[in-house]
Amino acid sequence: MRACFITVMAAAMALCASPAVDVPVIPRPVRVTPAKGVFVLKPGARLVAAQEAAAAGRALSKAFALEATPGTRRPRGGILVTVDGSLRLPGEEAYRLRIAPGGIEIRGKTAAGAFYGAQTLIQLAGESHKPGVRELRSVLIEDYPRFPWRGAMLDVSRHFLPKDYIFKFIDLLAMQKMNVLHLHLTDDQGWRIEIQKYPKLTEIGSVRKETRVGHEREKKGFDGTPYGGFYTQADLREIVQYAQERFVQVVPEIEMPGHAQAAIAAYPELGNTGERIEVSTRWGVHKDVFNVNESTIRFLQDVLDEVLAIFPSRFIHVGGDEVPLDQWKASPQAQARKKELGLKEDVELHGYFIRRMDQFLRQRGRRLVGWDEILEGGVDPSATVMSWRGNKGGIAAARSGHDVVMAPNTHTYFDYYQAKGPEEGLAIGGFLPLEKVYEFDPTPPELKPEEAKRILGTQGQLWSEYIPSPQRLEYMAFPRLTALAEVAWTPKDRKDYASFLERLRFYEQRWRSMGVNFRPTAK
Ligand code: TNX
Repeated sequence: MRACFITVMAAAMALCASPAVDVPVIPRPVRVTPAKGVFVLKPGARLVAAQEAAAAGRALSKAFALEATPGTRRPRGGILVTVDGSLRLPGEEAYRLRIAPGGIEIRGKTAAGAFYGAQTLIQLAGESHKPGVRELRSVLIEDYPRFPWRGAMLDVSRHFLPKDYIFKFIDLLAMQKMNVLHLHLTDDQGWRIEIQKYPKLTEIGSVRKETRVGHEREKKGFDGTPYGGFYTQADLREIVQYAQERFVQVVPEIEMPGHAQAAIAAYPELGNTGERIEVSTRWGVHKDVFNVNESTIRFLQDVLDEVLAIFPSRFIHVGGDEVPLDQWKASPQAQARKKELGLKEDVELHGYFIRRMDQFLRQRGRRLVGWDEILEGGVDPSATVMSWRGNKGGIAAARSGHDVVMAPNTHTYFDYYQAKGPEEGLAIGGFLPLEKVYEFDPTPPELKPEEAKRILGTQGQLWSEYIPSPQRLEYMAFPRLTALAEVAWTPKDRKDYASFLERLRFYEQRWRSMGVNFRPTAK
């Protein structure tokens, strides 16, 4: 009797999970209700987009080679995309997509929702194999994200990425409904953003004289080739604009007070020793950090002023990670400053530094984000914490009232190896296979429901010490970032790894046509 019950249950579950009711969409939508019949999208079909849904209209127009006309009435045998703020689905990014034999309708709660509905439709059309004509199964999809922060971090300091490549990467984010591009613009090995008030930041700080070959422990020496690159402010404005049109928010990061060697190489007065140093040519944690003088804080606030004028993002990242205290300990000036501020521990100087930036950003209507070390020096709850050393920092931060982005190295560091074997090429180390990314839950189970509300979402990190080119970047990012997109969007109880792998086939086809060097996944 009991066995029979289990069998019936298993059969019912198998039916629910069967490919017949699964749709080839990543991230897997919240609710999929199949209906009778098919819709045939013929060449020359009409595509109508409301003014507020123009971005969705453009995406569909490009994908299906149809001309979008403005309007709000569904054309017979065609596609209509509109925005309807009264849509009864949670959040700002929700949409409803209905495919019926007579036509297709996408309704977004906002322009972003409409855009995501369009992305879903484009993926559904990938299932159709007949050339020229696309057959789409009738269905009703109601969908919205689990988290508002779904992103990727590009480290353009260790290795630079050309502007045109950033555009492609934004397309790749948007198609998987990701909405944050965190640009790590400065670090010890290169300053990559033009600052008009301080031109030496890029004149000197954007070029290192050479780069280490292989891992440090291999002792293969250096390549003897200068390496450089930076974005002009005009470049960055173009990137911001391109991202905005695809509902991706660009969050800039200016590292402080550590990971500052390139800036100190350009302006030695920002350092603690007065010595002339070079832009770094090796990886790891560096002892040269910004000093804590008022003039340096002001210098960096001037930098931030220019950053704010380029990036409309509410969130501005100031780094804060890996700050060795040695130079402050040894500096009479830093010690005098500590005394003057009434601080006891050297680490409180770190806290002071970050708090000054937090105040500065808040006065300008922005919000500071920092890596989890910012908790150690003491920072106001207004600061958002990016938890990278596992979940620990995120849990502590959420409990003390900070907003949190989960970026733990255990599950979101895509500079780690994804498989073992020589064909993987060189990576920083570690091991993070696809399935482990997929299993990640950005809400640590330790958190109470009230605390869990602080988790804004998650993002994948592409630290680039060992990622020298767009090709390698794509190999490391895809499909792991795609698994993370589903983690960030799809309700926990709708996640299913076997189904994900199945749906990945359609992504792979699309990546191939876009020239993406993804890592093929064996089934
Ligand atoms: C730690 S994560 C760093 C980066 C490195 C990365 C390599 C973090 C906030 N700091 O500077 O690139 O490890 O995995």
